[in-house]
Amino acid sequence: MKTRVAVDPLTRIEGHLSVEATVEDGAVVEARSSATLFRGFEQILVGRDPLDAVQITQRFCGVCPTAHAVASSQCLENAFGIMPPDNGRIIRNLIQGANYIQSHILHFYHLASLDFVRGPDFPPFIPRYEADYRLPKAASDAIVSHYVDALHIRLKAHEMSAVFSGKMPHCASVVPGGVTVTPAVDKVTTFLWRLKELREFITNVYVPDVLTIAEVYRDYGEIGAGCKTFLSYGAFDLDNEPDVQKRKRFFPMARSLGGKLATVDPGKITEDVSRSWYGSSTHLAPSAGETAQDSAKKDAYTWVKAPRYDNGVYEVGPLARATIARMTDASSIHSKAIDDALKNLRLKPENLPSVMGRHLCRALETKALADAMADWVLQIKLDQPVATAFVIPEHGSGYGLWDASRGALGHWISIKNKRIDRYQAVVPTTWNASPRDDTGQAGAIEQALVGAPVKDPANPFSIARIVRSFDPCIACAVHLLTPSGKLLHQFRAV
Ligand code: NFE
Ligand code: MG
Repeated sequence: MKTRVAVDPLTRIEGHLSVEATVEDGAVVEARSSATLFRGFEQILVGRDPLDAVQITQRFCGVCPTAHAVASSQCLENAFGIMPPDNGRIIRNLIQGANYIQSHILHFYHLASLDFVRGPDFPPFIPRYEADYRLPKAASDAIVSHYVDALHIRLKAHEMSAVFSGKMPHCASVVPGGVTVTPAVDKVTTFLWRLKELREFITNVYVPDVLTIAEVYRDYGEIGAGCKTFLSYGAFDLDNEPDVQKRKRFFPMARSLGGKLATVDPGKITEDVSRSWYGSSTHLAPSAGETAQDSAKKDAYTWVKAPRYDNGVYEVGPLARATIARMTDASSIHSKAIDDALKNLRLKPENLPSVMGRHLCRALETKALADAMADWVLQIKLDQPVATAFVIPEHGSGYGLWDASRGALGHWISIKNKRIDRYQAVVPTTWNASPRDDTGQAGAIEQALVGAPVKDPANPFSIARIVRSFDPCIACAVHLLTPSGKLLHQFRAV
């Protein structure tokens, strides 16, 4: 017998997502993810000064504004024909790195860990699904106490970003050409001191907690695989090569398709809208993208568009980056850490595309990144410039490709008469939470839900576990807003 299960709203993510699944013989056979929040930034940008894009796109989201600041700055740099000097590049990496750490710790402790750990019986820990909480009480209580510690740690990570970005969230110092902050010894030491504390937390608390959960939920190494095709634009520039496809990045730019490494050609990216609430043409390249809302569109079921690479569905995020890192350099410390963790958990590389694989990759990349940042901060040269001068061209176009903490983030701009003529963003959660495309292919999360075990339709906790393992952010994914502030839907979360 077929049963329809709705998880609406799916809480403990950023934004408003609902999931509808058809369950047959105790497992999901078909699923749809629907973003129910409508916003409007891409239109807001049209007609403005190109430099406004760096500030306005950061307001997509308070969780990952640094990624929008960097992607937007790189998009403008591409249009202006400039690159930042070493200091600008390094300081941006530090601002972004601190935000990755903040975001990953937020995701594990404050959003996802309660899928596996029974919290106390008072809000915000209830209401909850009655799931199969398996951890012994002492281990469970320890992780709940780290929930509180993680709040303090995230504050320190925000402070680290703010040392160089002026404030968090929404950095002030990131601009096309580099940064506006003057490096000084006190800033470097303030940053390093906090980074030391963060690295201790990551090594001694975060990674061990993920491993503790992974050990008792090893079956979630077999659940939620998804499309198994991965895309990463890469992040954290290690040189100033103008061609982003040739630039060396700490996380490399690549795809994994059919188990093989492949290059990324930005010309092959399109966004389908046949099942999304947009009246604009479907299958447009982002450089020609449109954003015209049509909430009455027949057969549409979400505000998220469906980005595709060469018509293919791709998962983005920590699992994509880790898969590509292992394929690019199997002997790196990061790749070896992933292999060691899999071995200790008696799991195989084939288990990485899964709920537990996503949590593991997220935690281990946090450690790899935090360790690397300790070297990067010492590469700042106090007497060297932080930015390159530029002139805004009369006409031009550009793009910035950069992995945010949740995955591949692209910004595209066209400039006419020194003003923004078109601005389009294709963000990580748009990839992961995309609906069916023009050819009927389901999105990455929708595919990952197929096969999810659901014994009790009143407690579909495996659905929530799968969706949360992607760390979706609907505010980023839709980035649209009715200018009139019209009420479109009203929700009551229980
Ligand atoms: Ni709102 Fe974001 C990240 C971006 S997600 S959190 O990371 O861009 O789609
Ligand atoms: Mg967009």
